[in-house]
Amino acid sequence: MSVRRWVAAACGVITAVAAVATPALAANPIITAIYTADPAPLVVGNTMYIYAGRDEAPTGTSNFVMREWHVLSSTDANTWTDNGAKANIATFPWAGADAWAGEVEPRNGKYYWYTSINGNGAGWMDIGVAVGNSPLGPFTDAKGGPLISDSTANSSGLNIDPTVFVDDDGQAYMYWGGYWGPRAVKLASDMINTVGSVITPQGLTNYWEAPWMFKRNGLYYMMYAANDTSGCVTNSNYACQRYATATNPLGPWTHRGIVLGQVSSTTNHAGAVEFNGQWYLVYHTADAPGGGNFRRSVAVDKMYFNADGTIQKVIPTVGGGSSSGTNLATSATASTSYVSSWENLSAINNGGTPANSQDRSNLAYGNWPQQGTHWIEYQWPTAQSINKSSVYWFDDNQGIDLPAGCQVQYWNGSAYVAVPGQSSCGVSGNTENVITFNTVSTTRLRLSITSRSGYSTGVLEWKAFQA
Ligand code: FUB
Repeated sequence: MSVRRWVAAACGVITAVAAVATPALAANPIITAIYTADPAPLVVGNTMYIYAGRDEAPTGTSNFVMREWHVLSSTDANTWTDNGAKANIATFPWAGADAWAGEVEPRNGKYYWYTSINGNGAGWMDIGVAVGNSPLGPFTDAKGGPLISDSTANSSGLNIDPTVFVDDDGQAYMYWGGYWGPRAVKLASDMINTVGSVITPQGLTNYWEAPWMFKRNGLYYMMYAANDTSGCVTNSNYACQRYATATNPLGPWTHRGIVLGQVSSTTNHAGAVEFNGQWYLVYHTADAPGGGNFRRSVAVDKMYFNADGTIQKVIPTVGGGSSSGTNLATSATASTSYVSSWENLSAINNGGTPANSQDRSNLAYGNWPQQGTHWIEYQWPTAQSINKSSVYWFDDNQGIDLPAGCQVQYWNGSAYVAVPGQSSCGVSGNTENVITFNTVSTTRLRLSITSRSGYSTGVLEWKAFQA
């Protein structure tokens, strides 16, 4: 596999002797004992289930290691239980690797689990289907072979990421596909055979992968990952979630906007569901301690519709809220390796709330014309316990651009070292990038920022949260 954005390296983690391990944060990510990805929610009775793949890639590696799918559950969308692996590669005797994204659809008292899996035959990824008698299984292969494979006429360039939807009239539809190749087909009432030809749906603007179909108030919605840089992501190694609507389940679709912007993982895979009268967006990030592009974690946030049926963009929360906790930055003394004479270092901890990355109404820190790695730093008279930070990047659309990367460091008494267990250091614009790590006790915290080639970097607000 040589997909560009799946090759981006996960953040390295450097062990630091003065670090104090802390339990995983509550709220997002919802599970941190293992890494989980590609969540697909399903509500049955008073329970929300999330079907998710398990990321097992070691730190620092740049390929997926995915062998099993777990089922998470909650009765309040707040406290989550990992019910363990309920399917794995061996569930499909005709397959051999890559337990990628799937979705479970109930019908006639059974639960059909459609999954992306690497078959042992010609080609690469296939769509398989397992069936069980309850949301927690046990699940067994329903068909004895792939439902969709590379030999299916008009199949996608990458046969992954199935989403299955049963309409009010009983007709079932499956959408899937990667590499900018969405596909759709009707399913028979037995849910394990296709009916008619595979079609190429129209109107899914900038579609990349990961479709999720649902219906609300008679309107069909298709949410999907896109990776264009025209308002979606800053760099096409990453993806966002766009959505389209249609009045017919097979389209044509009309693009409506972005549900979820760039997150800390390069992949962006989401599902949406209504539970106890509230809509939720379920997605993954690299926000768990030690997380990365191949060590992702499932997150859940509320999702809201406008009166006209459009979806409000979801603002991801981390650890109980992106801005939650005591911000120690406002009581710190700031310093930097360089600040332009017309910019203001005081911008970074003046408590401003930027509207977007161009908003300098509460001042801006910038280091133009410097390039390469620079730093900003906070110092306190006494040691502080810190386990979370957030940064809102400044991007003036001229010489200052979003950075290529960043790293939180702390003073361990004799040197600056990387904070331990750091989640990905996000470089998204127009948002608060939240970075979690194991608690450090220190008098000085530093944000090391590396520019993109040809640009300088800037910051509107940088927070450091008390553990
Ligand atoms: O998890 C493996 C693949 O990454 C999924 O199938 C895609 O949607 C992307 O999230």
